[in-house]
Amino acid sequence: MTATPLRNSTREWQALDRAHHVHPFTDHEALGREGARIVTRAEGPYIFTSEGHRLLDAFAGLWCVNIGYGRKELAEAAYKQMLDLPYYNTFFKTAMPPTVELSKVLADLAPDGLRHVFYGCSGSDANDTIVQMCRYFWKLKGKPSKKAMISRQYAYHGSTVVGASLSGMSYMHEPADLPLPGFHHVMPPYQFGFGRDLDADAFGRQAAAAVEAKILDLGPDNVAAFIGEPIMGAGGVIIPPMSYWPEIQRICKKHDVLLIADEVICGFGRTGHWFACEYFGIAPDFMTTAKGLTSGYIPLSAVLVSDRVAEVLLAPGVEFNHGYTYSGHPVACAVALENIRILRDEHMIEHVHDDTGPYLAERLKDIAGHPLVGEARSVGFMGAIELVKDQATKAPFAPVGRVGTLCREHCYRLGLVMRATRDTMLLSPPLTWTRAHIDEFAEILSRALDLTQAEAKKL
Ligand code: PXG
Repeated sequence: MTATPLRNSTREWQALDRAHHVHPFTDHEALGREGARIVTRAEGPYIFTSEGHRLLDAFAGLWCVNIGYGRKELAEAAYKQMLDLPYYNTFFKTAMPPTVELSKVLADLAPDGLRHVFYGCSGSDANDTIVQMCRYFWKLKGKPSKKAMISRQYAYHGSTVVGASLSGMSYMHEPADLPLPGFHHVMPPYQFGFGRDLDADAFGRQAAAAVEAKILDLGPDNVAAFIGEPIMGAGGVIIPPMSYWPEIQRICKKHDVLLIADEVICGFGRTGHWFACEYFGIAPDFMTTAKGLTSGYIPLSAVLVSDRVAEVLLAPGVEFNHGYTYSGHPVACAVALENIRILRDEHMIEHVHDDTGPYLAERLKDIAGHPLVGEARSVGFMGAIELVKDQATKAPFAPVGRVGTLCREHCYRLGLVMRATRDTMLLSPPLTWTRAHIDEFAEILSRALDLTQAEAKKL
């Protein structure tokens, strides 16, 4: 048997893609018409297509390439580990050096009290693991009725049956009649969308009160946990008022409800802190991590488990019958170790916190002056730009989503990757962006906004 020869024309790749590849979250009719954009390589902050088009990637792949593209050290770590030991499992009282080493590193990095680690391959499976841990925890505590999970509209926690049930996107629920029973959703702390008339702290308390109302409605004896992304990502970079998370923590404690911080996007420096829990001053019972853990170079997720939960799940006589073939995969763990070393040794997170994060916020203030923009907001290197029909009243466009897509397409044509959700442009660049990259981004986006505005007027 001979190896399949590498194909080398964009058309050929697109035809094969159209014929055989099922894409996630994609309108295949439109994809078939336009053909997939074939991305062939990347370097630093840029990706390159098969047509030779260079794009500044303001989205770090999919919120994940925190250290930027092309870091040979990660490839070398994977190569070396594959030669030493490409795979072994962690099921039958076995462990591998990189897996153990990474557990120690994560326990030291994570906020206080999170000192145990369980590994998976994705944010979705990590959240599934957490739901199972929560249910088992309450069973072992003699409260088996505590099973309900409370999440929020616009949340994104994954695409598996449990991940989609935790997520608060109706378009993810409808196709498979989700959420599963026992998964509930309350309002998100989205002030631009739902609370512009209130002051920020009052709105934060109001949004947290919705969680307490749901707990009381279900009965605290039936509620296992509340899950939230400290800053909501896919839902539109929704940054809660500072009053929100401490209030959520107080409510969870009061009603004996476990608190899960899904840091799949926020973790590993995105907010200018190692974890967003530090920024908001909360200490959750679980923390979900993935994406930036390896900067997306290889799939890996890690659930950080608090002492309070670990004491119960790891108690004598208890066995948690759960795990994945690739839990603690040695190659992925070796890559994560190298990724964390680079984040730390090159002071990338401090740099975002002290210099480039504030500079990005400054440039976003200029962008907020554009007549198409209703609000621009950011924390660290996570930002959003709300496109509106009327800047004075903040009236949205109808139908929702068309203008955001237009703007995204203009950005692409001008050499910039951004994500649009509804009519909100989302930003999550590699932490390695310099001030010059931020200027390049702001310049292209301003031109894209002008072009979008000209077209939006005709809609
Ligand atoms: N939690 C959060 C907060 C996420 O953002 C997941 C869990 C699931 O991770 P996996 O590795 O199973 O995909 C995510 C993933 C988007 C988009 O359109 C965002 C994600 C995934 C796909 C698309 O912004 N986030």
